[in-house]
Amino acid sequence: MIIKEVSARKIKDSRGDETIEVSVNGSRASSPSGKSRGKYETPSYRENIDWNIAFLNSWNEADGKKLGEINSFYDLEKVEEDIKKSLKINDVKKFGANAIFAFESAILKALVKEQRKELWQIINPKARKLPFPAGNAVGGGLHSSNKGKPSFQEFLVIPRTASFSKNYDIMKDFYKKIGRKFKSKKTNDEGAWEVSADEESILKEFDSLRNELEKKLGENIGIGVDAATSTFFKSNSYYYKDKSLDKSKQIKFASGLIKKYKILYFEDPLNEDDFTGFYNLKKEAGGCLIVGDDLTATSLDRLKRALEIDSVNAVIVKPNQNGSLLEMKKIFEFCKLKGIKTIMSHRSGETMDDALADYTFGFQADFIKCGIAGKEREVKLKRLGEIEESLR
Ligand code: 2PG
Ligand code: MG
Repeated sequence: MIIKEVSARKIKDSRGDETIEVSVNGSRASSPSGKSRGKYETPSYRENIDWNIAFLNSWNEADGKKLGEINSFYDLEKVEEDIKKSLKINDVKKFGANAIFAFESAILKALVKEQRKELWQIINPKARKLPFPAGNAVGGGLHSSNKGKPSFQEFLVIPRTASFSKNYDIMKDFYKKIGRKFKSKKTNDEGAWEVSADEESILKEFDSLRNELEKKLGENIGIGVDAATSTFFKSNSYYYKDKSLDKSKQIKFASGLIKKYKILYFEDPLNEDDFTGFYNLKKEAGGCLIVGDDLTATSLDRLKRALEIDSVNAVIVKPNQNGSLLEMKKIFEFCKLKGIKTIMSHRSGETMDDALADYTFGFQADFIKCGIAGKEREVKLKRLGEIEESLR
């Protein structure tokens, strides 16, 4: 395939903020955008969104011919080299993560059309294992706006039956029931229920609903949290509504919750600079997944640093936190080699693009975190259901 036509424009994400959409030979892809952004994330754009749009719109057929044929995933290397050369940069991420991700994703979608394949097949035609969905049912932190909200950002339900579609159904059922328990009428920017309750009372309800459903269904259902602690960490303390905790008390608080409520998954329990805090908690946390998000920021270098001192046993991968699909592939391979679980993740500001589902499956991520409710989340979950169906 020769890249003949490239165009880029601004679209609105689910929060109404601007993000980038790129089309390549008529196939479109877009990037989401985050709110609880880690300080180590790759910047979204080179100077600003307009700069990247102007750059991509100046691409012409001659540029495409100069690149030559793009026939496989690995040919993205040609595109990255070309961008680096034309901007005189040593790392393609300096182009901006949102811009490079949408561009690469649109190239792969154009290839899918030409080769009459599925997007995931371009990444890995041998993929077979569906991820477990980790769905945000109750929200707090930066994503919620109500007064009595918890400081933790997400309370997750993680059904673990052998079928993705069944897991999705359980997740929806759990979501409906937990909303009723809290008599919540309002959802936040990720479609999670807004509640006025603290961390412990929410986890108590999650634990009891999980036990009830596990008994009824005879299936295993995990619960998890994304504490997103960097958003409430200031001058060496974690500030909750009713208390402030120093580092060692925060570790004690988190490990106490893990034990008491049998938590399977704990994301960003310490702030984004605290590699040793993660390590200390992980030692006390039994088999719980201690997940890096803002800590690792979808950067291979930061992930390697985390593993040098055994800080995490699971890691979030957000395509637009890095941008380069080639580096993302390396992250997945590295994690597999080291026995680290991977969670492909949406952003709080999402678009209707469902490619995240194909990347999750193609890279064989262990989990996908992309919400439960709201059309931008549902398209991705439904797409994974379709992929599962197509394998039967
Ligand atoms: C997170 C994400 C997605 P945001 O912290 O895991 O839920 O939030 O996209 O706002 O960074
Ligand atoms: Mg997070």
